[in-house]
Amino acid sequence: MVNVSERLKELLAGRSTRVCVLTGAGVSAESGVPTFRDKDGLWQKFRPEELANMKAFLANPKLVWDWYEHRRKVIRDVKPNAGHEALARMEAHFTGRFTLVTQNVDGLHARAGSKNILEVHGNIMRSFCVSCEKFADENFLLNLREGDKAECGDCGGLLRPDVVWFGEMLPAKVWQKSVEAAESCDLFFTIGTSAAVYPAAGLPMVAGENGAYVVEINPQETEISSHVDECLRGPSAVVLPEVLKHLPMEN
Ligand code: BJW
Repeated sequence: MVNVSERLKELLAGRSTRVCVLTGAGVSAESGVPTFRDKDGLWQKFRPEELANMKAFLANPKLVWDWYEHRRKVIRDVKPNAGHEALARMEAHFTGRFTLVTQNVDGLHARAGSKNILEVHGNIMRSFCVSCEKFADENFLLNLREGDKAECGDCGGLLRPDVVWFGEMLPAKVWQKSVEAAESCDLFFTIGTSAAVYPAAGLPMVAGENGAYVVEINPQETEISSHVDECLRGPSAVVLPEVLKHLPMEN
């Protein structure tokens, strides 16, 4: 049973409500994609400083590449869950007034049918050359066999995943649109994120400071729980379908 406030029900029923959603790894947890900072998360087994930054990649490209290739295999074998699907339905309801900002690199929101997606930390299924910056063909990764070198077809440079590592800037246009969506929405959801990584973790505050009603969906308290207007505690694959019941079309 999810207790939704009267204010949230009003906003969900509003004809002109503009919605912005920020998602993190927790949204994909029930699909079987590990999060980063939970007790079974990636950062319990691997050290981010050895894997998720440019220095680490240049020091040991094979180790980093193999780690990402393992994660790509996991992602190819899983499916979007009820939380991803609920967000795609929410977008269909708020057509033209809905933005999904995701920190996730797994592409599961698109596979669930979401359209207006801003991937602020990139996408693990794309790769580009560190020398000439050319993107590899989208079938390159699918055709890659174990032991094959991940090299640029044009210049022979090292290919790296198109994800944002620590110390790197977020893609400028994507980030700008994300800030604009947070600034201009009436209702902001922060879902399945520990809100520990900036600048994405600042978006709920941007939304709140600009007058939006901010709702957190997460089984655990996070660093921003005390700054939001409403917390819905539980897994997103359970809570989001319950929230959707308050959309006029879903009744
Ligand atoms: C469930 C659930 C269920 C479980 N349902 N929920 C300002 C202040 C302080 C530091 C900084 C700052 N500005 C910049 C920094 C530095 C740094 C940073 O933030 N560090 C902090 C760790 C302190 N940020 C950066 O470096 C960023 N770049 C930048 O700022 O550029 C400007 C700049 C450049 C140079 C110098 C200075 C500034 C880049 C950040 C890139 C983050 N990259 C990663 C890896 C991506 C690639 C990959 O996948 O390998 O992105 S790190 C990792 O964390 C990944 C995630 O997108 C990101 C956020 O994690 P997320 O999604 O929140 O996952 P978890 O695991 O933390 O949380 C899961 C949550 O789900 C939990 O709350 C669970 O309870 C919940 N959950 N099951 C719903 N079923």
